[in-house]
Amino acid sequence: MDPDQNQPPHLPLVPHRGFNLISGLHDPGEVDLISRLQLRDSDLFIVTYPKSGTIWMQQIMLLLEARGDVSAVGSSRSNAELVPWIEVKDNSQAFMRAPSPRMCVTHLLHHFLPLDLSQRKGKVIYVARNPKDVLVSYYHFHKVANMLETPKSFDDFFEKFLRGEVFGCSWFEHIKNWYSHKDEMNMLVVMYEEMIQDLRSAIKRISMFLGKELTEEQLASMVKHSTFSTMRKNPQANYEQVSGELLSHHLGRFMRKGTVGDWKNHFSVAQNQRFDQLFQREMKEFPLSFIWDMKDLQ
Ligand code: PPS
Repeated sequence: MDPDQNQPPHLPLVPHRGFNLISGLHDPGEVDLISRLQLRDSDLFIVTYPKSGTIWMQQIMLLLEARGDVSAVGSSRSNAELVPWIEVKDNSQAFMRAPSPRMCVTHLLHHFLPLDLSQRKGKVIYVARNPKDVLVSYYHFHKVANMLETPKSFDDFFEKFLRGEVFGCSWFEHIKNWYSHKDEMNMLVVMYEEMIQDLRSAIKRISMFLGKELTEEQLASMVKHSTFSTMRKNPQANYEQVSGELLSHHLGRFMRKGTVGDWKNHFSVAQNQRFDQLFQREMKEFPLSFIWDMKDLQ
């Protein structure tokens, strides 16, 4: 039987204040209460556009708290439970009850997040990835994630992504929205490609931002346990533990390729030209540059 026939129907998107939530997974009323949450200085929000390295930063944060001791992270609960999505139903209340340091991830836009962040309470790490690879990763994820609509084709998904008709919003809007508020908050921007290029330096930069000192041994252990190959083998870190109701594991792996430039295996010449034109138009005043290819990393 075609494995797709085993997939439960996807959940509809619900447009809400400039962002597409997922019906059943998110409650718009609850999402609106997030902005009023009272923060502590030690709170941390990992903010990403989908498929930009959320799970990777979850792993780094858990290891950082455990000073590189992977056994102290524990294996009975997945990274998604330990560093949950604040926008998912019931999670914001659980976040409020959690002991410090409280950590969560979110794909939401800035205007949904606690106002306290702009009073420099708590910290934000924004992980950004080149949007061509985001698009490809998101396309494959739509085939595995049961709540998301299985793409009719890559071409069809390409158009939807450009129009921002996906869970979240447009990639361009997300990064510009967050970056425009950078100076009001304690916010660090980390590039996915920078972590691919030199994970050790990226982890050092992140630990300095969070005011946590690491010994050389702790740093080495953190690097070892947050590489793609190690995480791929670690069920707690690679979402293998996420229920089959949410992810059809037999249709693809969450930890898929973990590389830079896979878009070249998917984009046609015409699609690449269109993407580049849109990128120039949307990002011409944006100060950060992006890495599109492994060879640019050498
Ligand atoms: S989600 O669904 O939004 O939470 O997805 P997210 O975790 O943001 O992104 C998943 C992509 O990140 C890759 N990944 C990694 N790449 C390199 N090294 C490490 N350690 C790593 N961990 C996760 C993962 O493989 C997905 O990218 P693709 O391109 O699909 O492989």
